[in-house]
Amino acid sequence: MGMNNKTTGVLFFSITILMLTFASIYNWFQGLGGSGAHAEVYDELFTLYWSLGTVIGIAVYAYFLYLVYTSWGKDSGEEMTIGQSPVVRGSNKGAIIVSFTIALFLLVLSDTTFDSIDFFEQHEEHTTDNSFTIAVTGYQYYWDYEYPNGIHLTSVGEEPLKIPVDVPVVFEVTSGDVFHSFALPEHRIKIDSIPGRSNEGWILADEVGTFPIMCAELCGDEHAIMGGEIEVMSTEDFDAWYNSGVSA
Ligand SMILES: [Cu+2]
Repeated sequence: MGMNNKTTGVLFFSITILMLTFASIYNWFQGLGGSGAHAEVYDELFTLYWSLGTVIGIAVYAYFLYLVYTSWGKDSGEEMTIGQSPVVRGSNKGAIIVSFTIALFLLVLSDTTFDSIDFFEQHEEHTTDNSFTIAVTGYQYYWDYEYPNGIHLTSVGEEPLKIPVDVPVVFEVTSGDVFHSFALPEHRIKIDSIPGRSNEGWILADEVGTFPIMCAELCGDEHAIMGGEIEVMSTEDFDAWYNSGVSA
């Protein structure tokens, strides 16, 4: 019994999927593109999930290819009849090893995931005396920002949301109409913007520059263009701007 077309197809398909895994490894070495304290935590978590996923993926495919090649052309000669128990195959030892490995993987994943959730949610443990809270309100289809000293900005104006570098900043997010989601993709944070509710999140930017802000909750026909920019400034530049009290 030779290799038929269907089997050849399945084999090639599997090998292609393996190759795609390697392509993703290559992509990962180019960096994940995040910025700030959250990106470090989030990207580490992503790398962990991705690495364990790759290990499992390669193991499954290797076992699959092993089974294909070792049983090639062999007729097991078994013919099942009704009421007959299936032949027991495999080994208990193998099953135990696989179960323990999977349990270990899940333990490592859940422990790291819960640590990351704590880091994202417990801003009280990370804020400093310089930290402050910006009130963010979502509207169809713009963001409204209010600083503690009364400076008021919106994403409709040309001016971006401004924050200082190396200072943990808290966002208190709500909505004036429908559900939105205040998202800073490079800083790896999304905060639900819900009418009548206040959700908090924080970031610690470690890089001066301009980064995108997006709405990450379908909120109407102009949802796609509901965005803006966040400008991370040097502490001196930020203080000079902030103390001038210019409100756009
Ligand atoms: Cu929106």
